Amino acid sequence: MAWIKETAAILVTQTNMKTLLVFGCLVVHASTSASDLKLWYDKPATVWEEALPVGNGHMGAMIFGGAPVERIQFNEHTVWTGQPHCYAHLGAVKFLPEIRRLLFDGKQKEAEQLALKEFMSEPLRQKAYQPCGDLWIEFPHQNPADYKRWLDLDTALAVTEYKSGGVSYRREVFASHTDRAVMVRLTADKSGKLDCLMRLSSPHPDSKVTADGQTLILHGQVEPDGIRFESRALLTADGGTVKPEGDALRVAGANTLVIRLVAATNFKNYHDISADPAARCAALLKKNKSWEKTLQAHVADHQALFRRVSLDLGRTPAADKPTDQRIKEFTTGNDPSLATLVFQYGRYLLIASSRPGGQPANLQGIWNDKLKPPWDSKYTCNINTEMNYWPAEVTNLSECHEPLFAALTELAETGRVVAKEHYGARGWVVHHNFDLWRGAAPINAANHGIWVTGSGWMATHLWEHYLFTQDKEFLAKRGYPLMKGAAQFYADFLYEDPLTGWLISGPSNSPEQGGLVMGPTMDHQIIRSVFRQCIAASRILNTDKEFADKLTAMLPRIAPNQIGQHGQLQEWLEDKDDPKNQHRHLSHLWGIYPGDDITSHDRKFFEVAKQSLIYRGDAATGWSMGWKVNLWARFLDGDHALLILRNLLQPVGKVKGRWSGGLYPNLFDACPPFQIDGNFGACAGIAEMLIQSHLDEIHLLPALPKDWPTGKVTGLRACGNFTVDIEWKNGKVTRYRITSPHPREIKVRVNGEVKTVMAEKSV
Ligand code: FUC
Repeated sequence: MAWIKETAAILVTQTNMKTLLVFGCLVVHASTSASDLKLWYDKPATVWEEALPVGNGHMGAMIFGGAPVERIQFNEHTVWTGQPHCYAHLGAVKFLPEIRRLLFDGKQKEAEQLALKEFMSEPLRQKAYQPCGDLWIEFPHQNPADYKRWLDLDTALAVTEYKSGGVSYRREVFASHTDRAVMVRLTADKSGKLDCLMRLSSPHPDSKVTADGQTLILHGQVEPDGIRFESRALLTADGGTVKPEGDALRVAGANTLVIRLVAATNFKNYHDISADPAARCAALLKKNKSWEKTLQAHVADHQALFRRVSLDLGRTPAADKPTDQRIKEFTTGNDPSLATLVFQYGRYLLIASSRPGGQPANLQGIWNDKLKPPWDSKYTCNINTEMNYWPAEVTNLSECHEPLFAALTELAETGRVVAKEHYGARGWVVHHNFDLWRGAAPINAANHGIWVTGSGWMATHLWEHYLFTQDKEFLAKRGYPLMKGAAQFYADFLYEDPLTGWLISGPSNSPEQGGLVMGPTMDHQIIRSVFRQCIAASRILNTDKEFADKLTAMLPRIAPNQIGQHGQLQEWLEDKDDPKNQHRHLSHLWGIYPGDDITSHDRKFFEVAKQSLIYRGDAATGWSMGWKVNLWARFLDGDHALLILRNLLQPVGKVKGRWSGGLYPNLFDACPPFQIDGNFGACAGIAEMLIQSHLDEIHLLPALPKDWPTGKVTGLRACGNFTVDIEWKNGKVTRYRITSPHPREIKVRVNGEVKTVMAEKSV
């Protein structure tokens, strides 16, 4: 397959190690290789945020790598508090006109009070994602020497190695998607040297463990009438003995020990919890293949996704240091391959936490050790859930988007009841959170819970999936019906502003500030996008012309983006923004990214939106910085995007006196506390710096920072079902390749020029 050479660029013959003087700064360029795709440490984890995550979309596990005690804390994706429940507040619609009237009369507090009393979800709060259990392994190993543990992103294998009493011990852990199991293998370099005590436990008080032959069994229950779960650890020893000792298993004198850990619950779907966890675990354990076979299938399954994209931003000696050390030095040092690692870690985490058949990645992905996790470790969809899926298409993990689409199908059912009962509207609506039970009504408090564009924002992901894959069948059967339902709600809900005559959204809020209002800018940007996408889809599918015409007629009546007194993009209908407001939410910039309501084609609004981002500052919570990286990339400012990335890729703490997010030693993003969205935001942001395709052209290196002058990326995806590889030197594209299963002409913006090229047929 041929690459297209860019002769405009300064071509430098590549050698393995090269020193280049670029933009006045000395960059040692060497290539990042697969062996660099590791997080590694020279000591065990002492806290959860130092442990290493593995996951298969159904189970997640955190490996502490301790000696003499190993802890593997694990989750099952459907262990939640609560039970099937309809959260809609029946008849709430009666109060909608009065809430609106109070808001138009400037009586915000009264409107919020009335809404809190009469308009909210029943109950007011949603349920929480829960831990499942812990596998403990106690060894008689004191004073371990030559200790090392790592997580290899390329094989999705976590390894711990050390020496004790003249014996070298090795522990390997992976989460197999093909076998729905967490696999552990213990080996030693001398035979008969494996002695340990294996236990299972659970933080849920109503749980019980028994040892049965070679198996440990954990039965648990989150709440009466709620989720029941079971977990089993099956031990297979080579040599030695395995014997029950109370509720534990004692292993003595083994050469090798393999543990197959499975877990299951009674959850079938959001309205049915009649499954049998014990039968499910027994069925899972029947897949008892050898370690080697299970590992082989796992690596093949993982690499089929993970290896689709490679990235090389250069490598410096800093890459040889332990990962926790690299985070401490990233802001001040020169370690471009930590950015590569964070990019690939984002992809790794999405593969581990979001696979077809499983729940979508929640606020903590699939990893949670707390009975009361921050924000319930559920789904906050006024930014966080969507951010989790920003890397899905562009970083070539389209399949990982699927659990979100499955959830949307269910939310369209519960959200239809909410649309009717709260708003007297057709279609479906989701507010700013949902949970395992698909709660869609407004929760927590009126001032931020009543926000109507969760459904709209998430529906744009269906269109995005179509844009990247061109999968017309998906659009016809799954995407469009959901998009149409989302649009139908807004078509009924939009309200004519008596002052301006515009159609406005309300009651709603600009997440999560300013309280309950009529007409927040973000809502209008999202609703416009939903309408435009529906109109385009109906044209492609040749259906629903009448509905599309109705939306087309409504579009120009929706309140437009407005420029305010500080040269800012107004966040609200009224010009009341405070330029000193550095709130974490960047809601009115939705139209820049992830939306395309405002693009560089509209210079005036593009600049005004940029001014609003400047006002918000550079420090923020982890996810907010993740968003800012993407926004600065959309503003085509790679240096500013990297500046934000530098703020994000440092130990959690303060930036210029302001509390700011960062990274924990295991590279988990800190909001703080741990929230996985920032990992995905950073990953998507790095991709957005390298490729953009939202303007009917593929823009190569749209926001390349000066400090990444030389590099190579393969396998990124672009709208139109294209796959793109790019090589660059001295900040210029030197070669690129665009492939597609259906080759056609495409416009490419490269080194400042726009060219029309023919994509090659992908193999
Ligand atoms: C939103 C954010 C918070 C946090 C929470 C889970 O409400 O404003 O910072 O990320 O989601």
